[in-house]
Amino acid sequence: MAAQIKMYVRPWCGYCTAAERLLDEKGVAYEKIDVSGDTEKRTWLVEVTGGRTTVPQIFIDGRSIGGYDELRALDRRGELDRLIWRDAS
Ligand SMILES: N[C@@H](CCC(=O)N[C@@H](CS)C(=O)NCC(=O)O)C(=O)O
Repeated sequence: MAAQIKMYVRPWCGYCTAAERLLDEKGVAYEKIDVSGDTEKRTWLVEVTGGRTTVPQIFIDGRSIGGYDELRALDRRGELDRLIWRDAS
């Protein structure tokens, strides 16, 4: 069963597109939430990510993992598949 993935994005964001591409390559579903113009949600996002102000901000099963660089680093360390496919060994 796949993890629940939420990605907070804004339009015209290259890092967001890169993160989407990586997740699309994995074949996993994710929810994309556009936070442009939503000051309240952006303030909340900065709080729950420990001060991160950039997009994308990605959450896997409710845990903040950071942006595209962190997503890619997880993948390169071989940890992303285990996180997104919970029952993968
Ligand atoms: N290291 C970050 C960089 C993300 C980044 O720089 N995103 C840009 C948009 S593509 C951003 O949010 N810039 C700051 C801003 O627009 O307020 C990542 O990999 O996600």
